[in-house]
Amino acid sequence: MQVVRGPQLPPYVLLLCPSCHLCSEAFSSPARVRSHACPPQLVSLSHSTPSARGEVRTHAAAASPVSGSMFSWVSKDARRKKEPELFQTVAEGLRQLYAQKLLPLEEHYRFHEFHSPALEDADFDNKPMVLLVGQYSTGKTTFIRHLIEQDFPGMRIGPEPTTDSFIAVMHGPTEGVVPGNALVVDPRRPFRKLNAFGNAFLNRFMCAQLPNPVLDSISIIDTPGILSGEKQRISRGYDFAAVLEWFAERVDRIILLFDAHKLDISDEFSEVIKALKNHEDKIRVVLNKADQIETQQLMRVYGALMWSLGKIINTPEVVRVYIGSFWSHPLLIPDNRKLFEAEEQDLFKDIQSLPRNAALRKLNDLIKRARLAKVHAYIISSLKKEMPNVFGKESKKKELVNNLGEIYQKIEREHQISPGDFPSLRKMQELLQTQDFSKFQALKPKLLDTVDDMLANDIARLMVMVRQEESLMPSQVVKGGAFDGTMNGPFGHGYGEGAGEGIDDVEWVVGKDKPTYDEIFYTLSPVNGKITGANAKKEMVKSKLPNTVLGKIWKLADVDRDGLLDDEEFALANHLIKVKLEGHELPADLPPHLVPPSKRRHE
Ligand SMILES: [Ca+2]
Repeated sequence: MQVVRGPQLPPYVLLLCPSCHLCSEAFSSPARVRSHACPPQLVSLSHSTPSARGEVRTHAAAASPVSGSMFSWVSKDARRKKEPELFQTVAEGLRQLYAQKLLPLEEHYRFHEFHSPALEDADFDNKPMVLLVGQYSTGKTTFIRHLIEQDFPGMRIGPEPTTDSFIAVMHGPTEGVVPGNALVVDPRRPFRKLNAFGNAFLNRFMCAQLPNPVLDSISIIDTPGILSGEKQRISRGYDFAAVLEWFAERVDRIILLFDAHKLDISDEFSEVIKALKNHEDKIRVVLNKADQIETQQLMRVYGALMWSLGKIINTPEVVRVYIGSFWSHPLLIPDNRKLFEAEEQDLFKDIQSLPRNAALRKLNDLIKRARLAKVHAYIISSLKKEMPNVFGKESKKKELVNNLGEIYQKIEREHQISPGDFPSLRKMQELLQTQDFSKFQALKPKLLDTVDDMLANDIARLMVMVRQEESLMPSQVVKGGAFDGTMNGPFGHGYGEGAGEGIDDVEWVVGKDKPTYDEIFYTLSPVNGKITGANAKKEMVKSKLPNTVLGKIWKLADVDRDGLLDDEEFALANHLIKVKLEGHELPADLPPHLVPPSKRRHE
């Protein structure tokens, strides 16, 4: 592929390929505009002339006009007329696709009464949401407090069961609480459809709003702590698992919290995790309070957690588990400090990625939804087909509900749908009991074709936009609170350890052990104050380090590159051997503080 230096583009220009206007493949970097081939499906989508359909076009882009005049040969309006579905943002594209292509299918087959209420504008526009789920006293609320580094209205923390509400912690100009009943009538909030869960739930739902910089880019949902036993579910007065599922469908990340100090997974918690099964890709696990137990015990708890998760989640080994103590208090047992710090940084990085990946998440969820809506349409239309016109409707309905499993299998075969795409049989049977089968609609292929077309073509185009939006977003979006906490400077990993030892000292750190190394040095027959490589090797191999490592040490220690080691260089070599033997990594280049004083440049 020929690489052509392109003109310097201003950084704000959306870098679209001037030939198909869609692919951004070759234009990801302003400095490098290359000749390339547009993917065939993109060319066929964007060029209405039949000759261009399906054909791969190669073109050099460097000569194309750029910046404001990039599309100068086609005015923006003209392009819109020709291609009415060219969206400005991914969110807008998803919203339009949903309304025009998927919603009609959902409505026709009463999808909303079975699976999930219709999506609204706020569902496409809202900030990334993180859902926290865990048993009582696993530190959910404390975790949120740790992230945003301030109390939020409505929070209650204690050793006794306290958080009994769903609290959406969101950004707002002033601090305050909005009760559930008010939240579900606010069109700007993505919670209107929670109305369906009734008053018992709405009285246990609120929004804590506050002007916190972390909440500028993400919202966090705290949930009631889960207790064991059937009793709890009844006393709640609403379907807890169903509410969690509602949230799971709309959030970007689900964090399951476990208490390392008290790992028991109640039946209800197991049920809840099972209810999240379609959203396993969003799940992350936090093994909290890990500083309260000894390392050996922690290993056992970790094993037990993975074993328990294995019984609940299909693929527990791919679920990332973060081990640590997620609050800003001193560690009870500091043995695993390094591990906890690294884990926290990883988790923060994961949360940082949410705003960047939000568009892709929404796209992904729309695909999931469309697949379910298709299967649902097949199920409902199959039931409709079996219903008699006049007599025996009730008995037939009963029979059909009982034989729903067979209907599933038939649809599976006829339409080549994987069994995993079907809604839970038991839940579907339950929901069908209350439905009037005679009002069901027969199969309408056009509705399904439209959805198929959306999945095959429109989504592919949006995907390109997703990548563009991602590339325009800074990598650290979430700011403030614990996200501004930094381990730079002396609190960075490994600072002042290993090869970094003595970094802040005026004295050469190797100097303190030099007398010991000197004693060895003078037994190695130095000539003119220097020993040969062969003699140094005899001593250095005693460390039992592999020759590749010793070779690297030799290279670092022979500072003046004369192929010999003087007493200082020999001491340095021994110091580096010690660094390596203590389990630290060797530096790629010799850091300034390790350079022997006589070889430092004084300016
Ligand atoms: Ca030397």
